[in-house]
Amino acid sequence: MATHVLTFIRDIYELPFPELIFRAQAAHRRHHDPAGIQLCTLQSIKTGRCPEDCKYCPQSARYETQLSAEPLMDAESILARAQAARAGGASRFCMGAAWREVRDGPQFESVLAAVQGVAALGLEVCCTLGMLTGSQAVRLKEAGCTVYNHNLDTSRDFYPKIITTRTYADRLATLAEVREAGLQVCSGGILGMGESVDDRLNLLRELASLDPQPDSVPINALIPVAGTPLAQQAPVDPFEFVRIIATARILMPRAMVRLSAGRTMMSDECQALCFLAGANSIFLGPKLLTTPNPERTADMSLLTRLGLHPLAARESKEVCPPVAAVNS
Ligand code: SAM
Ligand code: DTB
Ligand code: SF4
Repeated sequence: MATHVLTFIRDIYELPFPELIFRAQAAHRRHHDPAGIQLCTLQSIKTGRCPEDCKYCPQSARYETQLSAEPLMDAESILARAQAARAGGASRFCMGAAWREVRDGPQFESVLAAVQGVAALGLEVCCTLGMLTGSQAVRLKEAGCTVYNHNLDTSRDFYPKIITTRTYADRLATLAEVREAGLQVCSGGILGMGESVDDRLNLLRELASLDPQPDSVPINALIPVAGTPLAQQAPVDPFEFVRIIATARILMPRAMVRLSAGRTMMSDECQALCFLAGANSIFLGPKLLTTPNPERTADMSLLTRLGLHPLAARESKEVCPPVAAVNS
């Protein structure tokens, strides 16, 4: 079954470029405004000293990076950042913590207070705090969180070469708890860690087989950070990157496909191709969690040059069937 589905996915990925983009556009237009781009802002609310060993991550305590670690921000400071993000045109505010997992206690209570405050500003709230239990997911939902980001990152086979401190099954279990609590699922991965094209396609297969499919799918290009084991990785070929975006769009037509980390390494033309291929969301603002992102004014000018407009917070709560159903 898995091999059969992978062949089906590879056949899409390998289509002649114009055919691939045409099909991605057709899928995109069936479910989305083709000129709308969702603008999200990221805020690192607890930075660095993470016990996990994710080989790509500047925040892992195991690698000597130039990062300055910061304890958990208080709810008030988070709210000030959220207000600034809203003033800057963001419709979604995503809070990230360098935690292996959420632990019950005063720190989680403080995050819940921040979630409540950000939701009250009318922003869509997303959190990415590591693994979490069912009851923690429910509490986030009750506090006003809409979305939880937890990436599969890569294929099941390649995963152990990148992370050894928690398993693929752990990640899937967290995603199941998130879904069960009624939160939207945001899950994607990173390209450019030394994985094969089949690993990338297998990542898409895993994501598209979730039932229901993720509501949003961030596709990150590895930002090679000095001091991490992946510091010397070569960038992904831009056309291979665009092909993955298009394939993700075809396999998960209702999802928001997020052109995430790595845009500072991409030309405007490459980003425009990603939008043509069905990407419809970006992170706005000069910083992701700890690494640089294009300046807001540069992004706004790119959107204007392409005639694209920011999307309001998403209304739709459509349920997305898994790829096996799409394939049958
Ligand atoms: N600690 C939580 C976790 O791992 O789920 C949340 C924060 S973590 C930084 C969120 C995601 O950022 C990771 O899953 C990974 O996909 C992405 N990421 C981290 N470092 C990156 C890098 N150098 N380049 C691209 N993406 C990266
Ligand atoms: C995701 O897939 N990409 C964002 C968001 N989810 C949390 C994070 C990218 C982080 C890039 C490295 C950094 O800035 O530390
Ligand atoms: Fe920690 Fe998340 Fe970075 Fe992994 S990706 S080291 S869990 S902050």
